[in-house]
Amino acid sequence: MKKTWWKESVVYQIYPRSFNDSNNDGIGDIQGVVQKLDYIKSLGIDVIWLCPVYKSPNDDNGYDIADYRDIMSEFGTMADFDELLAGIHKRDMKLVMDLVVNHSSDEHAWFEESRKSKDNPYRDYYIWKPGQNGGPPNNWEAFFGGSAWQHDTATDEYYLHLFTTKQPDLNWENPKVRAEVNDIIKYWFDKGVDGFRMDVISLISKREEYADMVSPVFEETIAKQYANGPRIHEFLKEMNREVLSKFDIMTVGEGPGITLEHGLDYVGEDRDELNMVFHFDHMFLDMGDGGKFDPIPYSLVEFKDVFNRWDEKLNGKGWGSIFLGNHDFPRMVSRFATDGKYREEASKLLATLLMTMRGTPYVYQGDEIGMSNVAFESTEDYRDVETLNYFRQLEADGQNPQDHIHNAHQMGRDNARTPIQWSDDSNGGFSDSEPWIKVNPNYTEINVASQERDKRSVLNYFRKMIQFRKEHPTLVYGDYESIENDHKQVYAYRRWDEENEYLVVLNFSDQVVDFTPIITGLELLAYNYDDSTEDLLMRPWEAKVFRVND
Ligand code: ISL
Ligand code: CA
Repeated sequence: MKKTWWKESVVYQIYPRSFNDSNNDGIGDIQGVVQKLDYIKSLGIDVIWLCPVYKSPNDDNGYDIADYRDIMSEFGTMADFDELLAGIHKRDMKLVMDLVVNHSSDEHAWFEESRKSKDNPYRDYYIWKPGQNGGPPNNWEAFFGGSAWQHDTATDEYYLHLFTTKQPDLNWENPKVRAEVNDIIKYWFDKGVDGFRMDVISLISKREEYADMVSPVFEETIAKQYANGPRIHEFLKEMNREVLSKFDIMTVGEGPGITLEHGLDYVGEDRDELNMVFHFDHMFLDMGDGGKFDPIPYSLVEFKDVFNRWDEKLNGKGWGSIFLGNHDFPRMVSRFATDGKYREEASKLLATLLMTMRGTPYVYQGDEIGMSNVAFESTEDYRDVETLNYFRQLEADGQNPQDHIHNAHQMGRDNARTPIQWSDDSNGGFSDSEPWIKVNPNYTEINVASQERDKRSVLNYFRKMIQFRKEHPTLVYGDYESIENDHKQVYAYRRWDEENEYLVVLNFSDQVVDFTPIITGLELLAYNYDDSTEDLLMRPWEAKVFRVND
């Protein structure tokens, strides 16, 4: 595979609202990030992915953009942004922005024009349809509940919004919209930005027949009717040709519905589309037919299968991204491991996984200190529009949302959005004022300051493993093969090239497991307990990385 910087990078994702508040108004901001650049650099990070900081009324925390060339006033100014970018480059890191162009805010000037009249020049920037039989044009549902169509009185038509009513979908069939998007991308590249994470890029090409959804399972509707539309690859190739290919940047497309079947179409090295995608095969394992708030158990074997199948599919043809959490999902340690007695060991085990797989690792803010899910007592404490819509829906169905709060505890997006726990000062050192969302009460126990002082902390283990990946390039480019696939507690895999071979063994359980693979000549290089031995009697949540000598 071609060698390039973004394959060798470790990415750190920042959700600015929850990262660090510099002016004590309770909301994280750009200067807050500037203040922590040395911290991020100290982790060994190469690339920062910054979630949206553009002007936005914040119906969906910045994923509803009102001006793609301006900064959200709560976060600061364009001068703050320029300072941030310069500070990142000065430290020899790169900055990737979020590109949210499946939809804009309904407060974007384009939409304000578009809704005025049927012959407005911006009408076709969005997707408008007349109603049917006194209702919406079809039965499509929005990701966050309710109809995906909103009636607008000015012209007595409906507009499509796959997310909230304040996130109207852009009409990519219109070449003017595509040209606008290319101009936006170019604007940020000209400023020196190093790439884009592309929000729900899998959804931009619509199936023009707008046929009714047929499956009661939303995930199927996404895959068959919303995602991977007929012109998606034409649109991405055009974007690549017009702008992306002219800069030394990285791209990672996000998308529900990007399954194994479609992955390579987006990232194949011969495709000239995107560098990487975030697929959700492992992120949807614990979701039942009712979706996110209908969680179901899953097994380690299924989890391993996802990674195995994707690695095999991309092998030699395209590059993967390795992530276990982001701002849309629960905390990785609570979800894929355990946040009980073995929380620290488990966090370190997941760090070992992230840094030893093939593909670019993405670290979500706070995971480097082992932050865990939060269980707010009251529905009032929740802020995320998806979770609030869920509560509203329950109420509309005659139920008491409080009786279902455990689903928000387990699956809600706010789990990942509580403020970063910098210290055991009030509000976790995030802000002197009351934060926009409550701090996880465990901040007195889990915080950056105390972990800085402890050389055995999760934080220092993350640093060590990031360094470890860089010292062993075989872990970046080498082959991957999982062994003993049917083992229910242990995830073990080999990474190798002509010169080196490694074996990674991860005990995903609370039990001691006697794991005896057929491999000999093992030399222990890294491990997550304070001391360790070459044997494979794996303690709970123990992780070991060996060199295999022949
Ligand atoms: O969390 C999800 C559904 O329960 C995901 O499917 C998520 O909605 C999907 O991955 C899209 O996420 C992205 O686009 C959304 C935004 O709310 C998310 O924060 C963003 O990451 C709409 O812009
Ligand atoms: Ca602030």
